[in-house]
Amino acid sequence: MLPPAMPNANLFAALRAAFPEDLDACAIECAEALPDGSTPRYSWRDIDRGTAMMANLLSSLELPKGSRIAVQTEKSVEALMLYLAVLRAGYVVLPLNTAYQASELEYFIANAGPAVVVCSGQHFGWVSKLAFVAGTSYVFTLNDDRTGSLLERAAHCSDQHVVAVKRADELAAILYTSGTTGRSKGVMLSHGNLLSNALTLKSYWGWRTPAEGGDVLIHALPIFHVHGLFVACHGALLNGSKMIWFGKFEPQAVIRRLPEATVFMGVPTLYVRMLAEPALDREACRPMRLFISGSAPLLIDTFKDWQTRTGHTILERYGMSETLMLTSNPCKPENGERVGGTVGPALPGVQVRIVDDQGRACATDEIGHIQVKGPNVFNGYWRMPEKTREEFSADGWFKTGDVGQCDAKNYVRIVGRSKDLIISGGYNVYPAEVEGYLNELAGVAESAVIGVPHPDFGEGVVAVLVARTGAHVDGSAVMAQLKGRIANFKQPKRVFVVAELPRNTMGKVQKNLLREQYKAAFI
Ligand code: MCA
Ligand code: AMP
Repeated sequence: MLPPAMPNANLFAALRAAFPEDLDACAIECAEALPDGSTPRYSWRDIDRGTAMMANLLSSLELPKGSRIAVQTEKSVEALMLYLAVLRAGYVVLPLNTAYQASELEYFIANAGPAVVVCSGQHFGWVSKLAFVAGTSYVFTLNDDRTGSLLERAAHCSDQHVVAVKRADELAAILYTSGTTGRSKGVMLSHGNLLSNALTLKSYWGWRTPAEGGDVLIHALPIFHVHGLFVACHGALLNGSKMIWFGKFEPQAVIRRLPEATVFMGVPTLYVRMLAEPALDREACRPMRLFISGSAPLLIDTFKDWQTRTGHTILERYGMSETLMLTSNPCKPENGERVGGTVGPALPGVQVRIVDDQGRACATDEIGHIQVKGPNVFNGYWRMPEKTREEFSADGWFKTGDVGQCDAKNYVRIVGRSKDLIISGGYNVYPAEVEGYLNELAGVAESAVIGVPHPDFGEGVVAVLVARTGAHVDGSAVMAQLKGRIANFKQPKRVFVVAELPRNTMGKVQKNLLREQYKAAFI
């Protein structure tokens, strides 16, 4: 028995406690077939046993307290179980986008110093080489067809495991997010951050437990970012809800499964792609209760088209890696209506304020900087106390870098960003990072990377380059050279070579002029 003053705040303990009584009920049903033709189903018991075995494997390695476990694997239920097992064993998970290339991964591994790295078998050669150089003790493989050394080793471990005891302020996960300048920063999220946000969303979005008729979530997002891993998986797990699991988002396949589901979460690109399918209609969406959008602005046209085609009003919400979910349009009518073009009011327990350049509170509808506070706000950037200090106001509010306004009903509208960030298909691209790669290419004197409207990805990455004197720079050759060097979603989809970049009197590149000039690059 734990002393009452020290309850176990391990997030896994809360998720496990929410599993339904019938452990043999289906927890996750895979939508796609494995290479052997089977479409696996996982019961709650399978999740409990699988996470126990993986947690026992991790515990058997006798890793130092607080060890980081870095994971770069294709999406699979086993990869989700690995995430849960890391929590269960009391270590810190470091999920990595599968699109990251060697130079990007090298930085994350050197910076976070993980004791264990798990990667897909096809990348074992180069990943293990750079991990061992950085001091990692173990490198396991995990593939999306239920193979790999992690599962082979875990198969020999007991399926009984006592959840590690954690305080709410202890670290559960590190998510890397790029910076406006310099290299990526590791966002440190605690068990308390993750659980408080998940509990808030459970209540605000009215998740229905199996006893209340149950919800079924279609899970079609990647599981290395906040949206797919925390918002979606925690939502379903904390509610004992079944998930229909897609390894990859395919609009037609998702639409076919909507009649069996009640909740769907997506970035705006997913909604745009489903709207392009004639099969999307009211009948396909009939049993659905809730469509949620986030991670990037949902265009008002998409919001309206969805309403017309399906009869459902998308609920748009707003969050960040550093803060998890901050605001949400209402789910229940008693909390108000869902207003397109807004991200709704602050979630219960979260404080949001809009301030001017001097830090003074803005009036209703006045545009300013969005700052936030709450139990969901992160502990700081991994080993970067200076950067952490810079991102908080003197009175302890986190500066989101987003620009917005708040109306009389406290609904927040995001109107722009003060940070130089592009969001493409829900993934963040920091221009400074891409410019760094471009400027290293032979013949390139300087570059400016901007985001302009893109019909599919919301914003598309465009590079504007100046060639060195006497050098000839070819746009398609530049694109080819970047392939394999940086993640595909960061690569410019169009490159323009110009004589000079527009600058203001201070010598700063005027990206607003470039955005205006190239605004039709994708339309
Ligand atoms: C793929 N490509 C992209 C993107 N994804 N390019 C720009 N932006 C992207 N997001 C590239 C591919 O590499 C390929 O390039 C070409 O575009 C076409 O690929 P396609 O097959 O269409 O892509 P896909 O595999 O279908 O992926 C599109 C996608 C995916 C399903 C929209 O990007 C996705 O799952 N996005 C979700 C991101 C997400 O979960 N964000 C949440 C962050 P080539 O032809 O050159 O090879 S969490 C967050 O922001 C917070 C805190 C929050 O609020 O939620
Ligand atoms: P990330 O760094 O991946 O955590 O991305 C966080 C950023 O995504 C926020 O600071 C916003 O700029 C953006 N974002 C998230 N949700 C929304 C939304 N619903 N509307 C507009 N921007 C959003």
